[in-house]
Amino acid sequence: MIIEQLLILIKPDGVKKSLTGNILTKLSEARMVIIGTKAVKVSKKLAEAHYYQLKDKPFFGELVDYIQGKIYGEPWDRVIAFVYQGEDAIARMRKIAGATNPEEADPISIRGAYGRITTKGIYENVVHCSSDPSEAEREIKLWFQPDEIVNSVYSTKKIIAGKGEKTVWA
Ligand code: IDP
Ligand code: MG
Repeated sequence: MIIEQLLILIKPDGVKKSLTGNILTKLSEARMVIIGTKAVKVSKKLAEAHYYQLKDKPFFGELVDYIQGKIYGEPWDRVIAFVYQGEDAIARMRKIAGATNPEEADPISIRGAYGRITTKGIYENVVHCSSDPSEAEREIKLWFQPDEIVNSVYSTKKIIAGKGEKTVWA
């Protein structure tokens, strides 16, 4: 079995609906370990980089606003980010998260149970979950610095930063 890691985000609608505990309980059924976590106020730059593959979609602007939590405002305009690691982690966590469209998602998946489609047509599906190993690597490196993750997962290098050294993704 292959050990994988992936990025999970509790999106701002999940934060606003106070679903952090419920979501973590559902995810814990997969018996994965959390190797990094933090709360993030998502900048426009980070939001656009995270969803760059969807930049030509008609809903891209609203999707960027959504992941930034703009429609919810203080104190809900943030995400809780996690790096999970475990056997076959991506497929297993995607199954627990459920299908992208919350109305089509298995009703006992996270998105099926808690997601909705807004009147503007955005899928508010409460979690992000990397979909394959290369996407997971790109996303983990985008959201986390090497020293924010307790296990070493990808290669790193040291660079000179000010008077000292800093470890960055190679
Ligand atoms: P995923 O989150 O299941 O991997 P992606 O296709 O990567 O799905 O889309 C990223 C996010 O963009 C979705 O989670 C959802 O919030 C939003 N989204 C995707 N497709 C649509 C759509 O057709 N209408 C509205 N929102 C969408
Ligand atoms: Mg995706």
